[in-house]
Amino acid sequence: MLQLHSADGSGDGAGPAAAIRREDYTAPAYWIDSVELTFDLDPNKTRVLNRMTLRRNPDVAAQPLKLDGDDLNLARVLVNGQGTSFKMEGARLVLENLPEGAEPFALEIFTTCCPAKNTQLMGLYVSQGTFFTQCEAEGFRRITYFLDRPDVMASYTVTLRADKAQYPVLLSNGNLVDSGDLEDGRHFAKWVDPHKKPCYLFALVAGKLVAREQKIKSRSGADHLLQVYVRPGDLGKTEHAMNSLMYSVAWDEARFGLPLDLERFMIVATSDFNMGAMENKGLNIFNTKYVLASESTATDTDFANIESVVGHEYFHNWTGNRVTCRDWFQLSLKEGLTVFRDQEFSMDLAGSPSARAVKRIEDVRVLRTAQFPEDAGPMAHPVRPDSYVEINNFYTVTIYEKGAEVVRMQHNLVGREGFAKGMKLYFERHDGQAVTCDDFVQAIADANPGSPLTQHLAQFKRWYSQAGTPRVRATGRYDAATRCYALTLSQSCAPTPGQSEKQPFVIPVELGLIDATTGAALPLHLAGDGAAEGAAPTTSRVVVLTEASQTLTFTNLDAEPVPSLLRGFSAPVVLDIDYTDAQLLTLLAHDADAFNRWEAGQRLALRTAINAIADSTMGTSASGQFDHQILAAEFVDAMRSVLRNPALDAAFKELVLTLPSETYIAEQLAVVDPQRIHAVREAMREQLALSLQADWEAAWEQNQDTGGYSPDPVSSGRRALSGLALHMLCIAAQKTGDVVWPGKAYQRFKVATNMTDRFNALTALVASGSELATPALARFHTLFKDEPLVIDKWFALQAGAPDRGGNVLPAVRQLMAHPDFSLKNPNRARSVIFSYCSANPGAFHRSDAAGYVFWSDRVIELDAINPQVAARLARALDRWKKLADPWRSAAREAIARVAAKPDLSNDVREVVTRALAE
Ligand code: B3K
Ligand code: ZN
Repeated sequence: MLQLHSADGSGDGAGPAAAIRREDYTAPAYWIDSVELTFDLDPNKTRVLNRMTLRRNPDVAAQPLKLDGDDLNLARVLVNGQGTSFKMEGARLVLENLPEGAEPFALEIFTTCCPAKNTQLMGLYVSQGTFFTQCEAEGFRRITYFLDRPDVMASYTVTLRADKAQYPVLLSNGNLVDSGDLEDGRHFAKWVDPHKKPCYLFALVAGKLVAREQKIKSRSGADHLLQVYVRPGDLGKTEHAMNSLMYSVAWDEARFGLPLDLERFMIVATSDFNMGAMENKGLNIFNTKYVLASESTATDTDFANIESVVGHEYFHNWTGNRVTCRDWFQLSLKEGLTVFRDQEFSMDLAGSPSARAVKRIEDVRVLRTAQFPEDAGPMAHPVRPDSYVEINNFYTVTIYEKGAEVVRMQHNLVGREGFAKGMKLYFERHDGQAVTCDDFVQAIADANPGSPLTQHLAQFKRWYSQAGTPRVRATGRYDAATRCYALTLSQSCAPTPGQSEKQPFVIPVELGLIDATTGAALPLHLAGDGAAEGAAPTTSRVVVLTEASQTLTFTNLDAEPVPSLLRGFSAPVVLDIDYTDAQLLTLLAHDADAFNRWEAGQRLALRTAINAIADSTMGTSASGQFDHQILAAEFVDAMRSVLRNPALDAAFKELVLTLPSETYIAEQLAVVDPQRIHAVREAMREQLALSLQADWEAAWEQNQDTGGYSPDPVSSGRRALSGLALHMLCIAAQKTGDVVWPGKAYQRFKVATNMTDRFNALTALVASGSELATPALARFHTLFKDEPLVIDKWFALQAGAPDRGGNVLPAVRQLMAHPDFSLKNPNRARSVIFSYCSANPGAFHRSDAAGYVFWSDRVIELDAINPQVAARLARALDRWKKLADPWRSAAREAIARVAAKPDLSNDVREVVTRALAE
């Protein structure tokens, strides 16, 4: 075979790639109507025959056809069966002499590639002897030359040929229409996808796999086959994923009227995967982490994550696949919407209002600890970005989680029914199309004339175009003479890279007023609110903030109320309000809104932490410990009341009793001393552990499992609270010299019948610094040495352990030398390196800079293997500018060290360049 071109994957290889800009979008010059792919699968040399039917796009001026390619060996190009001239422009294949006119023509391209050497895990690769693909965003070009952009949608017919003994299962999108044996022990399978799709949704899988199967009937009576494929031996861990899939199918049909549009829907699990999962049409490919679960190997959190990721990928079948993105700047069109849908799915399944609130709090915690920092850092970008160098860097918490919040605000502005109507209109208008974020909001607004969304549509869309987290400042003034309470809400948004001026957003603020003495919910009489006149006053309502500053006047109030603002976290903003401690204690004890009840506790803890961090009279000991009692008695009492309150669910108590994270505390400060934050938070935890000992013991005793394991919200909430209690009791024991509780934890670790209890006990031992941690870790490894996902936990726990005199970094180096460690497996790399660099600030931010040097070495090392994973790791120092010295200058030096590498991927280069930009 003639090798004409072998692209190196870095564009045209002429220096750093240029930014791609949203405003430069043009429609494709050609359409690809159909694709017939034939694969001869071989790990070292896979042959790909690609027969396409194309036609010129009559709306675009005549121009050469430029097909994307990456790391392909090109052997043959035929146009209408004839050889043709072509040239390469960088990695692109350019055809200039194509038939004139509007008639379709046939293009045949024959290439080879080497899946065994594909460590990037983009395109076609091999994992444990099985072939997998990952095409989103731009991996299809690593399989064949193509117009690799989401607005080119084609019909696919795929024939897979491979050795039958090694690759007995051959899967692709759609329906299996033919299969059989070939010569030399080979066999084939032919798949036809009944739906047109963009190439990022293409998938194939070939290997030794087994499937759990389930037949279901949709509401219309149609039969469907659901399959979950895993490696032999893992079948026993697929029940939860299958149940989650069945619930997902039923939920989308019930809540949005969206049925399964395929005869067969497949999920396949692989242990080598860059992210969580991928929504390929009818053939979802998943990280094993989000499929495999048994009570003895997976925690409650794993069970919940599987439910939500299975739901997420399934919901993409409509939001993403039936209606897709015009270009990658519109990524949040499918991701923000689908995250919103998976959040709603989990909440609907959770059932009780309390369980819904718990899910909401968990989602907001992610937003605040990951997205808010992103929005304030060098990688800040709007939900619909204006430019990118490497699109893989924009699969971010802003696109996903903030995008979901933007959809949630639309949902709340038009109401649940109104939103369902909007979704219906969206599909009526755009089914089968590749569209924009504007098209989505327009459909929701058009279906709800007169709604606040429709009234303020143009302004609302600023959520898509302006980056940064808005701040809302609230000030209240009570006037006893008029019995009025005036609440002024003012909004602002700090500049972000490339956006110095921000216009006001549309901010829905759900609020209520509470009696400061009794805690009772007060009726809301809003002056000048014609709409509410005559109607019985409510105790909670949404006001829509559209101006830079607005004042609301509430009447008929006998005393100054306590405002409860932004209930349910009704908008993704920071709320600045000067509550007194007494007001926060009232909210914590009485607010009817569970989210704000939790929030009040967090505010109290945050305030205590920030004051202690700033108090220069409080020093740390030589070993870096902060030996001061800083929690006020009222706070401890309030926490005790929560723990003892029989009306509250265990899951909610666990959230209230968990202090704000170090990352979240750091975000509130202008200058960050990570060691001091760590020391102060640890001291607060110790104080909480010691002063509530009796209550922790009661919480432990009262929340033991009875009966069989179930990951439902009530049972998992009880396990979460008893796990926290055990952790606190071990922390207290470490202080008092008590050996009983570490002993109990070790006993629990040994006899636990589920992974949640077992891992909570192990965590309590490791995190409290008990001597029993070492034998427990050894025992855990022996027990689970053949369970890769459990061994990931074993690695992550040690890399994420609290630092004691700088012992974590050497431990991390040792873990990397462990025979079970592999840098090539993303899950394993994440479990050690990310757990240390991104999730263990106290251990990572060393004053000797060794953590940062370690980080830069790993970014460079990983970049040569897998740029996507490396670029994620590169983000660990995003917020370096906030650090105090010596960390700040050491961090800059480490980033500069990475940036100085001449042969970086575009992925890592974009991240470090932005980090260093002024
Ligand atoms: N759409 C995929 C993510 C693809 C990431 C490519 N770098 C999974 C998801 O969001 O459902
Ligand atoms: Zn998604």
